[in-house]
Amino acid sequence: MKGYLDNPYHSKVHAQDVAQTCNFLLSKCKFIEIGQLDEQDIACVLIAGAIHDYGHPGLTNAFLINSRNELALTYNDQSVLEMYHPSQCFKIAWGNQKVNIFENLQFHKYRRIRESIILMVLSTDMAHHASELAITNSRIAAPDFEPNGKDKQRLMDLIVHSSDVSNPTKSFEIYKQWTEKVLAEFWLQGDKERDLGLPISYLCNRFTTNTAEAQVGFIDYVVKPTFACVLGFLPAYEPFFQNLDKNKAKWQELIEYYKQQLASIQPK
Ligand code: 8BR
Ligand code: ZN
Repeated sequence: MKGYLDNPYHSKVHAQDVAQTCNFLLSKCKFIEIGQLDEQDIACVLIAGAIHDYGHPGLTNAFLINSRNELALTYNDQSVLEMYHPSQCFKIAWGNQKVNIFENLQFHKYRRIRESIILMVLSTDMAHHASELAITNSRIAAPDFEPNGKDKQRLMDLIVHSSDVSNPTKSFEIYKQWTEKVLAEFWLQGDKERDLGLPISYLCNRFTTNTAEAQVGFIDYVVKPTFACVLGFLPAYEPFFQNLDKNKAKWQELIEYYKQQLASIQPK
């Protein structure tokens, strides 16, 4: 966890939270049984959850691309951060024998594990969210759907991606704290974009973003469709799925409050 920076949101606590949520979906929601995961699969999911934002600079892919950052140049603007996080982790592992958990694996096992972890971290790129979710939904509905066979990796990808956006399925008290953190980070980016004369990214303008409205949209367009898909093979997540409507109703009640807050902080 050392390489996680002290960002408001993308910190080691977020990584631990995602790894813990993955563990919950694996064990309490029985994905281990449903997908017939072996020890290696389980380790891969937990490692992917723990490393999925490793070294996150607290800036989005869009910012890195627009500001012509070194990382965007390295990864040709494609899933810049999601390429960077596992790349850093594997480099660290192979650069230091003491921490290399892969060292004693046979060639083919290592190749399989490395591929699986990289696929899961790449699945956390929100740019691929809608297209991948559509494919996963159609696989779950297909007559030849095999959660413990040819569809297993796709479902493992969804376990990590859904855990990454699972805050709105938790209690409102916890969810609200994560929301404040993610927006604090976005607003620091927006301040940088303003200073650099770059376009201010979606949700990154502290003077115009209504926190409650943003969360209603996030629940409706991202989190609810994601967990509706998860319920298709993990019905035990249902009680948490129900939190989405409860939490959305709470944000709806707060929209007016945030409107007034915004009106009081308008720049002169
Ligand atoms: P990452 O953690 O991989 O960045 O993916 C989660 C993304 O979902 C955030 O970067 C942000 O774009 C969006 N998001 C929003 Br909007 N509200 C969020 C919230 N309350 N918790 C987590 N992510 C949120
Ligand atoms: Zn994340």
